[in-house]
Amino acid sequence: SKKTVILGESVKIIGERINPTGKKKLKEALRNNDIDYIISEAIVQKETGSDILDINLGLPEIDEKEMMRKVVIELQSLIDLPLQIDSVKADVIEEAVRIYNGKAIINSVNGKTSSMEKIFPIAKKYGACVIGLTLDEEGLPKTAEKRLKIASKIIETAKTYGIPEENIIIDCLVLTASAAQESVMETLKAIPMIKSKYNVKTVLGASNVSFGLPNRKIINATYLALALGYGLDAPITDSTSEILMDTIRSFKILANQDKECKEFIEFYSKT
Ligand code: THG
Repeated sequence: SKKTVILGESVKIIGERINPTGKKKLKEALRNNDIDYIISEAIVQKETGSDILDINLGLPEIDEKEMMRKVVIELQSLIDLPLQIDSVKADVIEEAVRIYNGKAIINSVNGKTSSMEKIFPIAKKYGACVIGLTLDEEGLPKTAEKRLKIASKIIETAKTYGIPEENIIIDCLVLTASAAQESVMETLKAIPMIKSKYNVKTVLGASNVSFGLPNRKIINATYLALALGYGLDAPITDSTSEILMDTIRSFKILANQDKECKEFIEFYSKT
């Protein structure tokens, strides 16, 4: 009932705010066992339009597995949104998907044999969806073609574990425009290449593109609009950011997803 994965006919927003990277307050909350703060971040993301919540509690000085267990239990009893379990540790991921009542999304596996051997058995056992990052033993690919190749390897290997294509979500990996300008459009070009070959959805951590530059918001919004145009299904982003949500709401009109502009008119008539 409540939590089958809902990537579907229209853009889904994966809320990124429960992730301690660069977030002093969340780091404090994690150190102090302050679950209420984490819940408040979940609520604000739901209220601002997140469809799925990414949960990353990785901080070296805490017991990540125990914290993940507590947070998943609390969140699923209070908030009716699917969870995306984000950890570099397979045992943390397994604990989370094991106690989760529904179809979780695992963030993530990649094209390295060692990663697939660790993560695919967990995804299979618990029937979870899994995000496949298009990188492998050779590192981050430069071209769209190489991204497709790694995506194919991930999807085909998943099948050997009995994981269907529909449970795979591909992340073509955003590089920063400041450090890898020639790669920015390659990430986007890979999206339709992969989606035309496989029945998979795609995600991107869209705000990565602007690291190291001024006026990040306009870069992020422009990139997000482009990515959606290339067929991105689910941006991992901050739904409390007005410009990003304005961009997504506009896109949904232009792409005939928000039928008769109903949601748009309702939202902007409130003020
Ligand atoms: N792909 C997948 N998962 C991911 C990413 C991805 N998970 C992590 C990340 N990228 C997406 N999540 C974030 C979380 C926070 C920030 C960016 C992406 C961020 N933090 C600010 C900082 O670091 O300066 C702090 C902002 C704030 O205080 O609000 O930007 O690509 N599969």
